[in-house]
Amino acid sequence: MTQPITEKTLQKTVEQVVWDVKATDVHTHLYAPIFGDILLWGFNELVTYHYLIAEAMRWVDIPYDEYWQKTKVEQADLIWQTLFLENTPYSEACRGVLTTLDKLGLDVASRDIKGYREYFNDKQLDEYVDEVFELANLKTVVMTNDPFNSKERHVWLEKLKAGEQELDPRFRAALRLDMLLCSWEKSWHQLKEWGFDVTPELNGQTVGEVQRFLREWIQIMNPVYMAVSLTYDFMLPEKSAQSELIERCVIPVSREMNVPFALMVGVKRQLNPGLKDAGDGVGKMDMASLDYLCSQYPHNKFLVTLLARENQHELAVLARKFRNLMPFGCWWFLNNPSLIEEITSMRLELLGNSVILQHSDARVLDQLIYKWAHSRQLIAEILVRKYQDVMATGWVLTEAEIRQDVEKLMGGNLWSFLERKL
Ligand code: RAT
Ligand code: ZN
Repeated sequence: MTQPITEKTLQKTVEQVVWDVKATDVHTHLYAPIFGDILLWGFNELVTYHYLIAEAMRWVDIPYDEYWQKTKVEQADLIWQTLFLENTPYSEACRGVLTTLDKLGLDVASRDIKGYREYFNDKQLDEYVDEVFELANLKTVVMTNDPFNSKERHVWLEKLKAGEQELDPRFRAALRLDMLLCSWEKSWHQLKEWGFDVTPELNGQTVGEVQRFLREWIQIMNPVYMAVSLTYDFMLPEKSAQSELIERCVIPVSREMNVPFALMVGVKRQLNPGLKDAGDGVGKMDMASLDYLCSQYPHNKFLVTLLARENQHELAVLARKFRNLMPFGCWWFLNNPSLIEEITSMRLELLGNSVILQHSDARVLDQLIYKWAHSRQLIAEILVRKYQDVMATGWVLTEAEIRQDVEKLMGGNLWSFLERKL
């Protein structure tokens, strides 16, 4: 039995545990080194993150195309000049670059962009991956894997499936289904080319073939879950290829193979196409679709993150009703301190420990360092307040109990969710 926590030791203990527990990052856009140059890393990638492009473009007066025609180094120079030198870089995405450089041991005060670049030039990727995992204190990172992406496909089929090489076990796959579910008018052609006997109409034969496609890729990738990002106006059930593909193909295979279905809902796609990846917006969704999924398919597992702040309370309430629903993370435009604070506190109050508090959404390897540092700082602060509240009643806590909570909240709940029998 460890020592009971006192008012005096609480803060230090919680901070220690939160920084000490190795997290599972349930959603990123990172890749294991075997995937080659689609794994982004280094100074220029950090500074040209699409979150920063959106911020910089508010200041610069050049046409968007002119920005895209610049080299990566020129783009990074422009963003650095605009957001870090002509303004104080306190937006969350800017601050993230500084936290990353600082934690890597670089002198942020020097503003020595040449030196930062040189520092990354000297890195060996394999060793650097170890260093980043160490600094971010991560156990596992879940990637986003698109079977329709030819670069990725090649690695899955020619290197991994063929058994030529193995996947670094710290990286796990997520079978991303955006192309299949959101662009059926194109994806069915592609399936046909790959030898699946499909037609644009979702008849019995085609449904069976799409299921076969999913099963095959589940075999190849061994994904933790299947996932899709859906627009704010997503409706289910409805008469659309997307809705039918979800209900007739994804849901049955997800149940049969115990691979949860992750829904990320709330994007307003390409509100400003000139900004490319930075051009998506946010909209409120109608929660009736999620009510329907959770109640209609009680033996299916759903991981859900929503983009609109306005949907967060309903999501937490829905999770109280349905144990087949696991909310995760503060996604994209919500991954800012003020909103993480609000959403995380509300989730702990409504759901206790039965939620996955954060994911990074990192697109650049190095971002793991800041995203997890910033999240841990907030999670520790929020938990201290929650523990203070229970301790005020006379309840006695131990460090082991705090650790048990934090393990679950920082991704442990993903693994136990997979094991549950519903
Ligand atoms: O957060 C992001 O970087 C977005 O551009 C999206 O990638 C989003 O997270 C997604 O997974 O669709
Ligand atoms: Zn993402």
